[in-house]
This record gives sequence, C-alpha cells and structure tokens, in this order.
Amino acid sequence: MSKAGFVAIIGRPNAGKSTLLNALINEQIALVSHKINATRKRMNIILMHKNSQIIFIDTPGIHNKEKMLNQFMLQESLKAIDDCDLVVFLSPITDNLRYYEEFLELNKKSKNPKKHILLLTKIDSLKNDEILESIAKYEVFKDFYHALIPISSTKNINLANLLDEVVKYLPNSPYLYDTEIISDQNLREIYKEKIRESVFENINKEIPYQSDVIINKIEESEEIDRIYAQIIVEKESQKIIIIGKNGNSIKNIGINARKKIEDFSGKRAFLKLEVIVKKGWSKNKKLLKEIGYNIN
Ligand SMILES: Nc1nc2c(ncn2[C@@H]2O[C@H](COP(=O)(O)OP(=O)(O)OP(=O)(O)O)[C@@H](O)[C@H]2O)c(=O)[nH]1
Ligand SMILES: [Mg+2]
Repeated sequence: MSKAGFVAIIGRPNAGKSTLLNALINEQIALVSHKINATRKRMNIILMHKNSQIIFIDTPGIHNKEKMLNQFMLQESLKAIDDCDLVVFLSPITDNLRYYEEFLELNKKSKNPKKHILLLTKIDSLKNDEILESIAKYEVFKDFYHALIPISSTKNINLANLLDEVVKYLPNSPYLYDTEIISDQNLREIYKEKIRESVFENINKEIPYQSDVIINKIEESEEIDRIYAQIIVEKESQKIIIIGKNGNSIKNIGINARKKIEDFSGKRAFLKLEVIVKKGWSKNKKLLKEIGYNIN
C-alpha cells in the first residue's frame, strides 16, 4: 500500500525552509537568501521516499507586517497549514523559544489544529553540548510535537531521519503526482525565482523587497531557452541602482541569473532583462495579481 500527502514547511523568515527542501531533492529550485522573506509564494516540492510520495509545501516565513504583499505571504502560510496532512515547523537552533510559542498559539487558532514535527535547524553552527542544551529547552513542549529532530541542511545531518519520520504520518493513498517530477512549478515560475535570487545576491539593502520579476515570454528550443523578463521596482531611484554605473549592476544580475538558469535547465540560456518602474506595485491588488499574487 502506498502513502502520499502534503507536508507544510513552516517557520519564521530565514529559518532555513527553502534550503532544507533544496537539500532534500538535491536541486536548487527554491529561492534561498541570507536576507529574510525570500520566499513569497507557496511552492510544492515532490519527493519519493520508500513507498511514499511526500509533497512538501515551501511557504513564506511567518511574520507580522501590514503591507498587502506581506498579508498575502501570511495567508499563503496559513492556507498551507490548513490544507496539509502534516506540519513541519523549523526553528534555527539558536533562536529564542518565542517563535515556537507564537507558532503554537497560531496553530491553536487554526480551523484544524495539527500535531507537527519540530526541526531545530542549522545545528552545524553550534557545538554538541550547546545543541543538547537547546534541545532540552524544547522538551517542555513535547506533548505538542510528534518528534523533535535537530538538522543541518548544509551538512546533510539527520535529513534521512526526517523523511523516515514524515512518512509515518502520511495517509494511505495512491501517488498524487507523476513520480518523475520534483516540483509542480512551471518553468516560468522557476526562472522567475532564479532572477529574483540574483537580485537578492547583487543588490543590497531594501531594494530586493521592493522589487519583483515578471517573465514576459520564454521561447524554448532544444539547445537554448530565450527568456524575456522585467524587473519591476517602486521608484526611479531604485531603477537607477539596479541598472548601476554604466549598466554594471544589471549586467551582473543577468550573468548570475543566466548561470542559475543554465545549471537548472542543462542547456544554454539567453536572457533579456529590463527594469521598469511600477509605483506602489506591492500595495496595489490589481498589480499584485498581474505579477502572480492573488489576494483574497
Ligand atoms: N549554517 C547553515 N546555514 C543554513 C542552513 N540552512 C539554511 N541556512 C542559511 O540560512 C539562510 C536562510 O535560508 P532560507 O532557506 O532562504 O530560509 P527560509 O526559511 O526559506 O526564509 P524565507 O523564505 O525568507 O522565509 C541562508 O543564508 C541559508 O544559506 C544550515 O543547515 N546551516
Ligand atoms: Mg524560503
């Protein structure tokens, strides 16, 4: 009998959610950044383990903010909690317990509260005795979780144990997706994330948060994908920074993004990037919808 189910990956911004999922599938699909709030939309990442199909849902980090885009991001995470079969909550091992307590409160308020697996992430950043000390602090909450697993995604510590634990809580079911695929995201969304990741890597400060990427067209052929995309920003001054002196900055973003796209697709890429100003895009329902964020 096979099993299959949806597993929501929840945690504060920067907890290591997207990195974990990339490590589990050995592919760089999800956008990862040292800056917080890198992930904006839910994304399914599909993995076969033993006789089970696990559909992980990468979610935006949970946080309180008033902007409409951030409301959308919180909604995305709450929806994932409601719709899944199992929640996996991630907390960096050095974090204050307050984030976990806030999650427990949030979970109680959910229509359909669920027991979860608790992961303490980034354990490669601490010594063994410090790890044990941190684990001990969480044990007072043991009635709330199925299991507590300390992990490192970058050093591949305990990732197989995590999968063994996850499949225990999935329902018996036929597979829900083709067993060959690793994500239900389409090429457009994946390429968009690659370009956004390059913006995060090449541009400092707040600008990545006030920008987004629209893929206008992809022409696919056997040897090369031609991608026509726009980076949208809020203000003329941000456009000037993204373009950079003598166009250096946009050039680097382009080179960087093209390499990521080629690594992913295994073929050549041509990338045409332009920068446009759309004032107030992150607060405007209609514009957000155009970019791909549907707000209820
Ligand atoms: N040392 C170490 N760093 C890690 C590990 N996992 C993630 N990181 C780093 O933590 C930062 C945040 O990782 P992400 O995977 O983007 O975090 P996220 O939870 O998806 O963040 P949002 O999408 O913003 O909610 C990145 O700089 C990662 O390289 C780990 O196991 N060890
Ligand atoms: Mg993320």
